[in-house]
Amino acid sequence: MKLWKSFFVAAATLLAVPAFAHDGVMIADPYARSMGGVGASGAVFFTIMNHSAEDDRLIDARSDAAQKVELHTHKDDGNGVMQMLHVPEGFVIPAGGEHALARGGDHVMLMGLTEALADGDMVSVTLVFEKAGEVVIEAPVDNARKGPMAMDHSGHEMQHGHGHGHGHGQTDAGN
Ligand SMILES: [Cu+2]
Repeated sequence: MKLWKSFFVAAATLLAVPAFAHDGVMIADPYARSMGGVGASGAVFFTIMNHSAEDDRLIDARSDAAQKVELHTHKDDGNGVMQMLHVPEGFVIPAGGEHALARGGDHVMLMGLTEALADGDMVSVTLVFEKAGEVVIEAPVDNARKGPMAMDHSGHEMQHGHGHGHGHGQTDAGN
């Protein structure tokens, strides 16, 4: 299985295949947003499809792009204010179903960016599943992308990091 995983990662990286798969779990349409430069926050979104016959669970995420990476969700505090919460137990992906991480909902939170992220930069994230194991994804930064809902994202401090370099960032340059 190790070989297969390496193959998928290598193929996905070299050919820019937009989906990442491993042991029945498939990740589609990944993208990232950055709320500023070095030390600021970012978030990564994607849809997880579970093609296996068993429920699975996303339990952790790791990335060299930030000092701390957590699984987060947004929750209405009862007064119409959206708050971000750490979800240590992770997100269930039902057997044969899917689970979307999207703006205003569940997301992978990048805390303390190790480098500024500009549109087009790739963020490498390792997703850890309870059953499927680890899946490495490459999420392009797309700050212009609209969320599924028209909301002002009051839980996040939105800042636009203009002028933070051009061209391709090295997602492994922050070691
Ligand atoms: Cu968050």
